[in-house]
Amino acid sequence: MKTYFYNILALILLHTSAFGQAPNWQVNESQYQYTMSFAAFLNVNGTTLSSTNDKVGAFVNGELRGSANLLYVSSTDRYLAYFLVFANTINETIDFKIYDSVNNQIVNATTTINFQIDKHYGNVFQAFGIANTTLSNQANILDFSFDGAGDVNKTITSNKVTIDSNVFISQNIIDLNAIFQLSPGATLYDGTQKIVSGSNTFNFTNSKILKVLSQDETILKEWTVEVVIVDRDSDGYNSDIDCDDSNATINPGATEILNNGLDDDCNPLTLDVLAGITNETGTTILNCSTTAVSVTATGGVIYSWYDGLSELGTEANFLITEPGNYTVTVTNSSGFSDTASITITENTSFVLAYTANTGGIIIGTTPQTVRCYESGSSVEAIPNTGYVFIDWSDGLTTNPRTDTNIDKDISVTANFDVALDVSEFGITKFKIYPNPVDNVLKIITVNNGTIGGYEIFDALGRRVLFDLKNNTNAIDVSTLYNGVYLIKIKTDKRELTARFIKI
Ligand SMILES: [Ca+2]
Ligand SMILES: [Ca+2]
Ligand SMILES: [Ca+2]
Repeated sequence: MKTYFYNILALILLHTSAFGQAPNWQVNESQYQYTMSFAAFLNVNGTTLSSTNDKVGAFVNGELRGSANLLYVSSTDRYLAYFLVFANTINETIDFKIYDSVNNQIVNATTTINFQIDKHYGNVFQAFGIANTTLSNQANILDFSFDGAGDVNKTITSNKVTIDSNVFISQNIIDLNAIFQLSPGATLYDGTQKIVSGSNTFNFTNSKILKVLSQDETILKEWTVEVVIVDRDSDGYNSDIDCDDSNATINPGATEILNNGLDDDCNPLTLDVLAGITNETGTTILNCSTTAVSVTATGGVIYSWYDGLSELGTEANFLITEPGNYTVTVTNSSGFSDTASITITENTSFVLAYTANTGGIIIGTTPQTVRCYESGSSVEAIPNTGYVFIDWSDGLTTNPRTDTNIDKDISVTANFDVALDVSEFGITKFKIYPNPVDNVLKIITVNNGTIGGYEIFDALGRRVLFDLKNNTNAIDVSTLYNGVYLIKIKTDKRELTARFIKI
């Protein structure tokens, strides 16, 4: 049974990897007179180990000759094993085992080296690699570009990368984020600073010397990376200002050609599409007769109308029925967009203004604002004492007046005239006006006065005009001579008198 157990153990140890406890690798140093030393990193299946529980053992023909655990090296932020290898004979072949504590396994490294007295391998930057699968010794830059630079022209030789500048690079040349691809497992350094692809800032005003360290850290190779300005398409504009240095028809001196999908003049502000708006209605003002404005967007194939809040339409033609600012985004078949705008105003509200001439006031709201075909509210022209309302300046005599069915502004003035009160027991029964009078003397009845006729006498008491039957309110006095006259207005019971002047 015991023999069987040892046979199984031997079988396990012969395999490339074995599971078990952390090995107790102790060398009897006093048996050996020579040493060599290592600063080594450990790599299992492509992963560099990083636990201080991991350890390496050096063996000659299965005999342990040196061992160490990994130590953290803060100066380079990595884990290395520092150890001596002991021997009495030079050129013995040393091989290695790695204890991987995370997976709790011992693996045989493919790394071997011949013993040399007092020889040292490895330092904190370029350590000696001990791995179970052979690591790459290539230290090349395979590809190199800059974040946001697009598809740049570049030449990569054995130790130099030359990149044609373009507009993006020239604008950002002091702060470029390099994106690169290296040999498998290799690392890029700027001095001793490790550089991560896509997460760096470089100033490429001058060419830069960078270093590539191979995966096995045996090769540290210098590379020159430089950005150059050229005129590859020979259009007279160098790559740092030529937005397309592979097309001679495109450069900052070219004229923008619409709808060809190209930024011909290298100026994003002069768009490949030019939006326009045709106004078929011919006016930008809505009123009572023009209740809609028809417009059509031009310049592209896709349309989007906005009023600043939401999309209102996606056809080229658009019917505007409300005042406001309207913008259309026009996109051409190349995907370029431009916008055009039109402002529509409204003149569908009107002002009703009422004013009074000397001799009266206006009662009611003035001015009033009404919309198309609406009505205003009632206003009344009220004469002051000694005056009488004559008419409105537009000829209307309706008082109070209410303007209806409005389709234009109205501004009118109430006219008044001096009137003579004709009273009975202190109560005005009639007003006669104008006074003085030229042609027609008018009589207004108030307070239920009733005209039963009149007589007009001159200064000598002679009756010059009369009508004792008609209930008249307008007397033609044009035939009278100038002078002072007496009028007697008859009521149902008595007659009232007043003096007026004929001029
Ligand atoms: Ca050019
Ligand atoms: Ca060009
Ligand atoms: Ca164009």
